[in-house]
Amino acid sequence: MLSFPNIYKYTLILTIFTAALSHCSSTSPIQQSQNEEAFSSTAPSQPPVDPVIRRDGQTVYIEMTSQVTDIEISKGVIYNAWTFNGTSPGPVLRVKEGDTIVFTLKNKDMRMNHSMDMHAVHASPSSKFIDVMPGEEGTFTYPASNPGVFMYHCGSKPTLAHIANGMYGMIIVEPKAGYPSDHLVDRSYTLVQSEWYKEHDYNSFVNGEPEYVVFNGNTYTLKEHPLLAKVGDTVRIYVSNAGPNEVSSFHVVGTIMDRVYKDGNPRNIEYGIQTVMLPASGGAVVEFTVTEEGDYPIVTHQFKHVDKGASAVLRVTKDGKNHGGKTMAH
Ligand SMILES: [Cu+2]
Repeated sequence: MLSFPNIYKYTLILTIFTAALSHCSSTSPIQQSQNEEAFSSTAPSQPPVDPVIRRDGQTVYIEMTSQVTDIEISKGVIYNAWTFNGTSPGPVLRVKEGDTIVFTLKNKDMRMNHSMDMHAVHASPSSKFIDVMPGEEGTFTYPASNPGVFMYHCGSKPTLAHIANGMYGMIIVEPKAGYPSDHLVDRSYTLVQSEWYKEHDYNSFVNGEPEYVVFNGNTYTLKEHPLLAKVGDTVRIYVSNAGPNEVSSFHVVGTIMDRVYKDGNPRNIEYGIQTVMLPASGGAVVEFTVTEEGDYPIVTHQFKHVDKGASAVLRVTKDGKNHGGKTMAH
């Protein structure tokens, strides 16, 4: 049986829970129906804009936009994407462990709310990851106290639609003392895996299969313009899986990963890895050496996703330059 103090405690918890719920669902029914209409319609494409990033000591000011921009996700296939700054993935952000981030989101989408959920920080979601209304801006401050490779994404409801429509990216929090292998690394690249579904089709996001699975937003750029390395180089890739629904079995054909830092934390080091499991939103720093000339496909080893686009090429040459010719992609 509940004693009086216990009843009091549970009532208090329920009250707090109810208050939190009402805070979360502050969207009016009118806003809701406007949103529903906006979810399935296309909007005029807004040109990409560069993020504004300024450092003052250990404080980093980051200003980004939420906006709608047409993106070519596969050759000749245009997606009316919801984006950060007009690209999908959004810009790669880099800060240092111990920095304070002062983040401003300018919502240029006049149809609906957007927001920013930074996986890289400790912050109260109900006050720091909140919706910014159409045409307005919001500024949020949080510490970047953990090193790693993190996802950021729009967290507005339904979050699935905001991620599936293109609102995600990578933020790297560089470790204060660097990685123990920094001195070995010759080149580094960033890769974000993600999925594209039937355009603006919420049912497809929930129940369907992705039409495309891609690295850095589309099916073709990293096949036509391969990543480059020189014979003997140690290559580092900062990799993140934005999902929203699928995992990534990240693999580089023709090599073994000498080191993997899970989620990019220098303390999470593993050696001799063939394939890295990245859950939806997971990240890693992977490092490997390339010993022979040739084209090395970079894939997720879930090969149905390779056939939907998730393949990039690392071209290894004697001098590290691209001398042309068609790439051997998977
Ligand atoms: Cu959004």
